[in-house]
Amino acid sequence: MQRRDFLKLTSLLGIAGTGLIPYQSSWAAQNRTALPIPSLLYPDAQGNIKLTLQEGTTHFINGKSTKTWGINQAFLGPALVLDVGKKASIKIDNQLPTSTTLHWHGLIIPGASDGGPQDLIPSKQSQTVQFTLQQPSSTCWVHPHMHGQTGKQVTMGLAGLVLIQDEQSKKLPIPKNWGKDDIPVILQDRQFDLQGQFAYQLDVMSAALGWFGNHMLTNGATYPRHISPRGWVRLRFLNGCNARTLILATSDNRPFYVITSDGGFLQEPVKVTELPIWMGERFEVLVDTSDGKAFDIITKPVQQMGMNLPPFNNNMPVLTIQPSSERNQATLPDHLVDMPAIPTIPNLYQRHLDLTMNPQLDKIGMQAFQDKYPQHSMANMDMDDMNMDMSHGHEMHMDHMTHHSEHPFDFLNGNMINGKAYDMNHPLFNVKQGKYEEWVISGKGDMMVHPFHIHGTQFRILSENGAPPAPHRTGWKDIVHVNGKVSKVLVRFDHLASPKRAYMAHCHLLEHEDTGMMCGFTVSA
Ligand SMILES: [Cu+2]
Repeated sequence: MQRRDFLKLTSLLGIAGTGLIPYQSSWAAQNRTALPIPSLLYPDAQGNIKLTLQEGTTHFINGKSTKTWGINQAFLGPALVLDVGKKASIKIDNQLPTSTTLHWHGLIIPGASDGGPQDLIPSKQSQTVQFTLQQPSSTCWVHPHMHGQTGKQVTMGLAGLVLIQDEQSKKLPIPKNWGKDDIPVILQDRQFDLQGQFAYQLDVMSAALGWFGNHMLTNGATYPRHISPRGWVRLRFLNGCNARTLILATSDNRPFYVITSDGGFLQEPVKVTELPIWMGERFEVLVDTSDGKAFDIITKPVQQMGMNLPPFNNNMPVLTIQPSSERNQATLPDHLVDMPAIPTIPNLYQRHLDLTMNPQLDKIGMQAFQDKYPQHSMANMDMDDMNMDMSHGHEMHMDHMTHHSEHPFDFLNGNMINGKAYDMNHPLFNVKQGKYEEWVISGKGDMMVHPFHIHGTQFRILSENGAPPAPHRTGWKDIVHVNGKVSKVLVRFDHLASPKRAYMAHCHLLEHEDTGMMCGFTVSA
């Protein structure tokens, strides 16, 4: 069948009533709530912090009460403030009805404290992790990492910021008044069922494309507003979406000055008018509000399958910044920190990681997408993109696709690294502690976006998806993205990780991760 006919046919097969609440722009207009600011949580004098993972309810949609999970609260969590060089002892009390783990994303800590999939905390039990950080000041985060459940558990609300601070960062003259001119911006898309509950599904469609929503939450609120002082304002962005790439910008095109990447400050600010941010990534930016004019932070349409459905087919406002008359004294320095040059290592070991998707999953997942969104699925996609994104060169056959219910396809192991879906009992390789390696991460197996995250390190990007990294992506990073091409990073691991508490390397599109695009690896002395 020709692709064009296939598209015509699938649009005739349109399914009425998806059981989901459609997006209504009126929500945004009615609910100009203040941006919720996560409270700061400091360790006590002995370095102790207690985190309780708990159930709750949250009102996201008028008249609806959504069951949510959170850390010390109903949805999301506080921002933990951790000082470099001081021992932290964190007690995690799991009051959820299910097991979970809590992974310290971006923290350079031993495998034993990393909170990977092997480190389950059963329901109604607690666990204490201890570590002392030796890494630059940065905005990191904490989220569950239970294999097969990560997407669902993050969707329910388990995510919180971790603010690592050192003496150098305290001295910088940048905005530092938390919740005033230093503003956390956690961005997450969600889909609700007719009862107002998160309509999360790990199925063949989300295993292929990722789970996405038609509603944007900013720190858990819909299109909120923040009153800032006039002058320089600092925004700490986290793409907390399961699967959605964001392209952040301002509604009036005023620039962002990027001051950090995932793992620390850049050497100097980088001016951008568009900031692509992949799942799990963090960037801190400064923006100039001295003209006193209100503007929106927006996310622009992206070329990613499934992610251009309304309302994301247009610029989507996620936060209004309204400057007050109060003047801010904070400044944007020309120089932030001294970044070490990327070292030249003789006989550098190259390790290859090939990210692949079972072609069956690709086809069946795409068919499920077509069935669910017949009228929209191809909007904004030109034929060239479709040729690449849909079929990767092979023909699509209806008969092949309609038979999948008779031959259940194991989509839970449909995504792979080096030909293997994640296996908790078999780490894929071992790395020597303290030794540099070049990791060559290939996304040539498909045309999906894969933000690749490596535990236990902050690395430097040598090349990203076949090109030199953008200037604001040359600092410390724990995620590099591939999209049909190859990325190279220079990594080193300073701590140990045993087979029982291995580090993970995985795609941070959470449904790819949950369906196998992850490997464990060990670090030995
Ligand atoms: Cu992926």
